[in-house]
Amino acid sequence: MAHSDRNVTEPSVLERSANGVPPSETETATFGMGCFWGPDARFGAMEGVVRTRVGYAGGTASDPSYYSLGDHTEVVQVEYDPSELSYDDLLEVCWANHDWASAAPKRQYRGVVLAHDEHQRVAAERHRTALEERTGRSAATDIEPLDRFFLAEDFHQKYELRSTPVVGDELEDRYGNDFVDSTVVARLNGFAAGHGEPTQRNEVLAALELPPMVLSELQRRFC
Ligand code: MHO
Repeated sequence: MAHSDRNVTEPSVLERSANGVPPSETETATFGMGCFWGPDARFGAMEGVVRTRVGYAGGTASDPSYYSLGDHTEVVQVEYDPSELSYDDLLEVCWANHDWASAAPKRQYRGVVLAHDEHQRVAAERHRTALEERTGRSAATDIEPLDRFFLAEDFHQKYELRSTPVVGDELEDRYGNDFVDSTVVARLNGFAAGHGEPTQRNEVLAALELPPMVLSELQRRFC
């Protein structure tokens, strides 16, 4: 490991986790589930999720940004370890946590599964059909192939954590450019939104050696 020269004040677990599972060993899923802050946190709290990021996709505009979205939709992209989680597991979370029954008033917030390949498309169709049969309602959520994904602005990434006083600043300082891609930051972002089990939270927090003030601010968000 290249960490032998690490100085003692560096957050070793944070570092290791930030690069824990290389992209070559992950699979990726992309979902539109309304405002992307929520699903970023929800998926980020799940064990087996390695990285999350939010962005814009599902449209044709060439250079979307938050204030100039064109025909794109807010989406979350979830990189996961397929030995711990399946695409089906993620689909369950997707369907259970967005309003699939009604068309969103704005395309920005539509429900959409953006399939990365044929296997994902077929699985998403299967879930949608099963849901419709089970509920007797028709789903407004679209299923389309993913074309391009455009990363959203920094201030939208790990929004729950960033908007937690003290905590966001501390973790941004520690991580710098790795903030968005860190697994631990994804977990903490989820915990800050109230996701995760107490044992899971305690395990992560115990390993981090966060300053007491950061820890207590974070814990105030657990509910
Ligand atoms: N209602 C939210 C939407 C933000 S989201 C990233 C707000 O503007 O505060 O679309």
